[in-house]
Amino acid sequence: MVGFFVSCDMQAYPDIDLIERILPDMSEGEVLHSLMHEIAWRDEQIRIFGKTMMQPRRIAWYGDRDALYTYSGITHEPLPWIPILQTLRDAVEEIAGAHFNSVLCNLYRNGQDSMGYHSDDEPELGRHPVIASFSIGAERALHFRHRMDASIPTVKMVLPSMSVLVMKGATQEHWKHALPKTKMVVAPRINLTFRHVHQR
Ligand SMILES: O=C(O)CCC(=O)C(=O)O
Repeated sequence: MVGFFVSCDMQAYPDIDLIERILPDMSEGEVLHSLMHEIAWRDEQIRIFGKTMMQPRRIAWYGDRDALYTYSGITHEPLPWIPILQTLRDAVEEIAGAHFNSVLCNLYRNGQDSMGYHSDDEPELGRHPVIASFSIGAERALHFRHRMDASIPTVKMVLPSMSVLVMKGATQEHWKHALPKTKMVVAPRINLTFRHVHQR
C-alpha cells in the first residue's frame, strides 16, 4: 500500500485513515482534467426549511446498474462506469480492502461551494459501511462532529489533492461530517465517495 496513515483514537476520533498521494504513476493534472471533462456534472435542487434552492456544488452518480441510492430524499439512478472512475475505483478498493459498486461525485467550483453536516447512514449502505473518499484539486478541510457528545471537539481533517480518506466502523453512526465554505480557497476541488449499495 502506498501512502501515509493517520491512525485515530476510537473514543475521541472517528474511525478514519488518511492515505496521501495515491496513484504515483498518474499526474494530478491528467486525473483532474479527465474528471472535470468526462463526468456528466449536473446541478441539483435541495429543499431546506420549505425552500427549494440549488445545492452549493455540482454532482453525479455512477455505478453498477442496480446500485440505486436515495440521497437527500432523491433516488439516484447510476450512470454507467467510465474508464477514469474505474481506474480510481480499482486503486481505492485496494487501499480500503473493500468492494464498491457506486460513487457519488462532488464538484466544488470554489470556496463558496460546500456540503452541510450529515452522515452517510442510509439503510442501503448497511451498518458500519466502509466509504472511501478520494479528493483532488484544492485542499479543503472535512469536519467531523460527534452526534451524541457535544463535549468532544470537532475533528478537522485537511484533505490533500490525490488523497483517500477511508471512513469505517461506527464513523457514520457516531459522527456527522461537513465540508464548510472557506474564503481562503478559490480553486476547484473534486471529491469522489466510493460506496457499496446493498439491494433492498
Ligand atoms: O467533499 C467531501 O470531502 C465530502 C463529501 C461527502 O461528505 C459526501 O459525499 O457524502
